[in-house]
Amino acid sequence: MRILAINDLSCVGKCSLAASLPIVSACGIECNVLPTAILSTHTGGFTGYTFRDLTEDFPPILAHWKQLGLTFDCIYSGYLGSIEQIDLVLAIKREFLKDGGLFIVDPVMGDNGNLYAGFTPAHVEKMKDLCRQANFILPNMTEACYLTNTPYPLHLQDADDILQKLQQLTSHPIVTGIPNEKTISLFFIDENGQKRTLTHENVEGFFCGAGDVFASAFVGSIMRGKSISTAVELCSDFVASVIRRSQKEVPDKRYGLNFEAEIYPFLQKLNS
Ligand code: PXL
Repeated sequence: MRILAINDLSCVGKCSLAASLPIVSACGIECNVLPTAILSTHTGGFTGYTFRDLTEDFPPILAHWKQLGLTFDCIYSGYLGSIEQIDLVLAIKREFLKDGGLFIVDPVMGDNGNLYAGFTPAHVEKMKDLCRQANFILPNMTEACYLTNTPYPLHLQDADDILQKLQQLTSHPIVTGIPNEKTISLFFIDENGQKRTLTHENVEGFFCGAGDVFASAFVGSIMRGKSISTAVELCSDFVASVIRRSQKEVPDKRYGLNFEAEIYPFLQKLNS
């Protein structure tokens, strides 16, 4: 069982591939990677970071994999810095995903109601094409609003409406991070096609990478054969305990979540 994670590698700050590699591997699934860019740190709160785009490395890497006859049981895409990279991911899915394999798209584009620097409306349109090819999409609240032209923010009572709109793109959307007074919820479509809401006590504090920790644990759980509902419950519990712990233990939040310390309890539940 091998998956391919396509995402950036932020060398410091524990998001994107730096979260996927340890978490997917801990689930017992081989995690191969295609780095979309290398940054000295992620972009959330740091200044002066380096950013090397790796798009031009894709064709030779893919040519080598083709020569080796590699295919993947699951492809999971995250931060794609250009429309060209989205087109390449569409081609990678066609060429390298096994028949019956899963395509999981985290449409990383923004947060707090805004697109990340450098992302345009054209990028949003192209991201919709990628979502149309996916078995699961995992937008946060901002991304869900951009994908559906819905005003930001969402509220608990918007669950049915936003899920219905996202289902025009794919059958199984999972929208994360919808806050209410003292709670935080996610909306998803379960294995029976039912709309579901899952609510946790809200934990104050913003951590870059929380979405990547959730998505990586979700990829691992689904590939281990868990149902959508069980995977969503396990992974949202995991992220909630990671954020609670990090809130106490990480003095400078830019350096990322302490997910390492919560992997073992997560695996105990995954294995039970
Ligand atoms: O986890 C989201 C993310 C991924 N990659 C890079 C980022 C961020 C969030 O800021 O900067 C480079």
